[in-house]
Amino acid sequence: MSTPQADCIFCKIVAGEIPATVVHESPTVVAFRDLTPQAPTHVLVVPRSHYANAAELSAGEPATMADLVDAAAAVARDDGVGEDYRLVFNTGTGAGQTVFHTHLHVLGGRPFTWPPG
Ligand code: IU
Repeated sequence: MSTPQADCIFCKIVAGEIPATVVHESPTVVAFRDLTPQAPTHVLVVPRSHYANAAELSAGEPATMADLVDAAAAVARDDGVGEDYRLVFNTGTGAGQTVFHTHLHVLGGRPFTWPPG
C-alpha cells in the first residue's frame, strides 16, 4: 500500500503530525534521527509513501528505493561519517522490525562488528 496509513507512526512523522528531528528531505523521502540511537549517528530514512518493508518499496517504487540509499549517503556525509557507516533494513519481527513502514537505518560514528546481534 502506498497511501498513508492512519495507524502508522512514520506516516504521521512524514505528514508533520508527530514531531521528529528531520535532517534531510526530498520529494520522495524524509530522514530523521532515531529516538533511541544505537550509534552517534542513527538516522532513519523513510519513503513518503507507505510500504511495509524494503521489498515492498522496491517492488512498488524502485526509484524511491534508490532515493533512500542516496539520502542515506547524504546524511552520512553531512554527519561527518561518510567514509564508514552501516545501512540496515530489518524485515520481519524475527529480524527485529518493529515499525512496518519501510525505513533504512543509517548508523555511524563508532566501530561496528560482524556478525550483527
Ligand atoms: P526497526 O528496524 O523496525 O526495529 O526500527 C524502528 C526504529 O524506529 C527503532 O530504532 C526505534 O528507536 C525508532 N523509532 C523512532 O525513532 N521513533 C518512534 O516514534 C518509534 C520508533 I515508535
